[in-house]
Amino acid sequence: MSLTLYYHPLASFCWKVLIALYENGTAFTPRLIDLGDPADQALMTGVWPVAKMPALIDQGRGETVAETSIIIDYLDQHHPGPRRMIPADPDAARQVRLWDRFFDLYVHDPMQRIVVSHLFMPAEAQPAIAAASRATLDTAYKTAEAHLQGRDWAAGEFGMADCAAMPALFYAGILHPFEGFPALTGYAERLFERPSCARVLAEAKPYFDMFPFVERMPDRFR
Ligand SMILES: N[C@@H](CCC(=O)N[C@@H](CS)C(=O)NCC(=O)O)C(=O)O
Repeated sequence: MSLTLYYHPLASFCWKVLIALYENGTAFTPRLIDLGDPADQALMTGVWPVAKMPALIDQGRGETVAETSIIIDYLDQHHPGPRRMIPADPDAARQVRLWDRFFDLYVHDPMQRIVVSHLFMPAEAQPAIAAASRATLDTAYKTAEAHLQGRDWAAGEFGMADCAAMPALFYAGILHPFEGFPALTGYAERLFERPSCARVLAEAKPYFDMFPFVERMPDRFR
């Protein structure tokens, strides 16, 4: 087996795949990508024209795989470990996929929009983007709070939906705290303490100063 992950240790979507790899102890070669470097930008554009990280290169099978949910699905299929990230049962799998989409689309994406607009958009454009993103996060937090009642993980056993949830909730909770949502807060804490997730957080630590809202990050992570 020869797997290479194109990634950056600070990049939240890369965490999602790292968590799946660490959960199963899957061997891979990490290849740090600096999208500010034109050569790495060209490398990623060659992999996937939208140039988003991470990407998985499977030298053994001659496959290049993009998009986090697809990468985790691919790992489950072609490089399975003791813990399936997507259950074999189709109904259970659909629930995992639903909550994976939920955390990517309604927590991770609005969180990213706040960060990206802060970094790259004119100051006058930022408040409207932040307001729309916070409204989406409010709806998502309410939805998650109701869904997580009596659950340890997002959909059955720990799986892909939880891999999606951890990075999304880590950064979203800094930008738009979960006050008044005890089940969501408890779930986020369970995620942060899980060894695969704690390892990702520890590996990101040397890079946290690059996060534009680092001063809002709880000291215990810095
Ligand atoms: N839908 C994609 C999102 C990936 C994504 O947004 N990656 C970010 C890093 S967290 C990225 O590559 N950003 C660079 C850019 O947009 O230029 C996935 O699930 O893989």
